[in-house]
Amino acid sequence: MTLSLLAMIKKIFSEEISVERTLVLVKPDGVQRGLIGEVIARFERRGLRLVAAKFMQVSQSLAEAHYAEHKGKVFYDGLISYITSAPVMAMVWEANNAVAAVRQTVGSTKPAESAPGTIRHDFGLEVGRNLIHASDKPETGEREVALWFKKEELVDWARDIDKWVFEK
Ligand code: D4T
Repeated sequence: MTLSLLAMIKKIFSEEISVERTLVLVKPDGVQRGLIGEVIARFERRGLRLVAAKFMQVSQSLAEAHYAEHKGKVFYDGLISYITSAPVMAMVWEANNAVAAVRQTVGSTKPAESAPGTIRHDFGLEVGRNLIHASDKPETGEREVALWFKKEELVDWARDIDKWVFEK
């Protein structure tokens, strides 16, 4: 088999299945309302693998770096004061196509428009109290994981049940 054919096959497979990491935050309202366990349970139950977790108070500079793309928008100041108002639970979850899967479980940005069964629908009503953050694209996932976690905080591991969750 020539090298280029091998590269082509690898590319086809990598487009179908890609192991991704996504940043999930249980925001201050989710923490205050005692929903950390509920959120973790939903991702565990779905089959995602936990890679890192830390309970923390978000600094002003981390909040500004995380929400840099929203600077200047009308809701920006509220967003920064919301995320820095009380502790959050920051986590990294991993799976094939994890970003889309997690966003689906989380639901739409506005809880009132989220599908029944999603976290934001089941526990929320307002966009300014939407309980949870999840990376919106694979590239965002990589950037956000690097912003919130040091390399050594990310745990590379496998589960005995992985073969029952992941086909490949
Ligand atoms: P986050 O980033 O918090 O997971 O939310 P989303 O990825 O689902 O949505 P987003 O980036 O578009 O918005 C970031 C953050 O801003 C708040 N927001 C958003 C708001 O208060 N009013 C608004 O009109 C919008 C669009 C909620 C989430």
